[in-house]
Amino acid sequence: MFACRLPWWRSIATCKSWQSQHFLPWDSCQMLSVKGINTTVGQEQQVGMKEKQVSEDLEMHLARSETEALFKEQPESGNQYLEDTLLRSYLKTHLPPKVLEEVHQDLERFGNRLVTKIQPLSWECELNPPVFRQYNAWGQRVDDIYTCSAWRRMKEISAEEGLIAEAYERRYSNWSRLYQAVKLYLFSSSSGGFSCPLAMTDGAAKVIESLGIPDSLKNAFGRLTSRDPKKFWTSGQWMTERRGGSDVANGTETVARKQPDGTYCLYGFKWFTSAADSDMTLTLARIADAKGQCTQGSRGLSLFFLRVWDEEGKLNNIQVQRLKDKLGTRQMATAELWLQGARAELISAEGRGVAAISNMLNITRIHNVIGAVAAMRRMISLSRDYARKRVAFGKLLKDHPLHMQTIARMEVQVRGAFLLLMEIVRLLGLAETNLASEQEQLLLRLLVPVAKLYTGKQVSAVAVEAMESFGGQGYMEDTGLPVILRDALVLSIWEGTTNILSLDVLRCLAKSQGQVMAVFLSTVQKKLELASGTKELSPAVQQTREALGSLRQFMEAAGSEQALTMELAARDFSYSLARIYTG
Ligand code: UCC
Repeated sequence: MFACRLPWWRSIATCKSWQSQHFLPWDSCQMLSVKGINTTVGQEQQVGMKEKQVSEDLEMHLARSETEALFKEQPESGNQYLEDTLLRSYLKTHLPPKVLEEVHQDLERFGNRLVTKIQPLSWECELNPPVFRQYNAWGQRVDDIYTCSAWRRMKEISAEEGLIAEAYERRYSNWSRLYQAVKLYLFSSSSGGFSCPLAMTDGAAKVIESLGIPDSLKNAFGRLTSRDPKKFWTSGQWMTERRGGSDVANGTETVARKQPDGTYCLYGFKWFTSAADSDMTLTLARIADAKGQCTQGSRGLSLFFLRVWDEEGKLNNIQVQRLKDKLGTRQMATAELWLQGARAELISAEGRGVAAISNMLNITRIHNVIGAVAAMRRMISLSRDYARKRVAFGKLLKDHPLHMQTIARMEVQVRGAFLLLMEIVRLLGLAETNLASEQEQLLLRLLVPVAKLYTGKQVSAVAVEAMESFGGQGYMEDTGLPVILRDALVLSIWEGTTNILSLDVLRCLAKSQGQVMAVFLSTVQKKLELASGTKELSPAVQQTREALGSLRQFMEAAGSEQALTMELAARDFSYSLARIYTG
């Protein structure tokens, strides 16, 4: 009897599993394990061999089935647009019906394309990071950066989907920016890191547009905002030099020498250039006077446009020193570059480089928020799916209250962050179509650094928590989950660290002489009044009121304090703004 050869629980488990794999009727399986088999002596040997064979088969299936049972629990993401109920309800509540109808169709189609075609490319990008070859076989300097075909395909897809174009065509007026942000949000976690060059591309388009699209930049603007993959360009944003990336005013050593034709040649070392395979870039440099002297500090910085390659594909007097060895965003080539007379065009007023590039920074910071919210959403939706499939302690994870409480807390985080993001892109859309009031413009200026610094931190905490919800599996490279975490960790660092952005919050408070805060407080007050009519919201309303009261008290006290007190409080103050607005 087979039942004697295997412990009963194993034999039953084996039969069930074997049955499901091989469509063996349950009865016959039971027969083998439960009923005895009457044999003659001659038959016994034969039966013994058969027994051994079947036993081995069963053992083998047992071993396999244990692995397969785990594979069956693989978390999956479906159409990320259709599954995102908050996103869909936000769009339904805010978009005009005609816009909603068109946008809904496109997003549903895009959601399908993401899951079927784009996600696999994303994984390919992760597995095939860029490779740098400095010299060819004959000792000639070539400085080639090889990117994989999936990465290049991402560029084509970005153009086809209008991931930049949508915001500048403005076919849905003030809603175009929000619609673009939603597409980027859906794309982000499946983009294989391509959302980084897109952020800088968007930022460059924004700078050029804000300069009134001068004739010399028409071609570049047309390419950055093109839907034609053959024409589409991406842009870099070269700001960081050897002395560091935060204190740009004192860290920039690059010198620009004027040429007889009115262009400039740039000389310097750009220490951290993301997406070094981009077609063009915006960068800062100090213009040297006739004696070769430069103005130091922020007032000495001007903004330049340059093409990375010429028409023949030769680098524009640029040498690639090496690629960076990063913790995450490994799909993307980040390089150290020597500018050795790179031809460039001055595009800002002399000495107004930082102010001019801040248009770019504000856009890339919004992209950073998009990336953070998207990463949180992806981790949580996978975690939720897993909870519906994974059994532990005799029941599905979703039936364990503590597990669900943990997921619910993460869900609250991502929902708040998502709504903050939507608020920012809604305001940006109004500003870009001249529909924003002065108050709305001030609020936008304040909320961008607040949202960037807050979500940049939130995402690491949420991603780690979500990873834990998969147990040890979450820590395994080939689940793809560690990639999301690694890539998310940069979001609090690049585009302004948490402290730098907290100081930016103080900067806009000081520059507006407190007006940004007045707008913030009155906007929150209005929202609270609206919400207080809904009974279910009363605990949230109460908590937000209390937080607002504390903030007011703090501000009154700070009014009489020294600037140092404000600097020390900047971070907590900015966090409070984020929490209150999200509340
Ligand atoms: O490049 C990088 C990586 C690229 C990857 C991007 C992908 C991200 C997408 C993710 C998708 C998943 S990382 C490098 C990034 N670097 C930074 O973010 C710089 C960080 N440092 C700062 O932000 C500093 O605060 C600086 C550089 C802005 C400080 O410069 P200054 O010159 O010391 O500051 P000032 O003197 O206060 O500002 C000069 C002018 C002022 O205007 P005026 O002169 O009219 O009073 C400021 O008000 O610039 C104005 N300004 C701004 N205006 C400064 N910041 C802003 C702003 N954010 N918005 C508007």
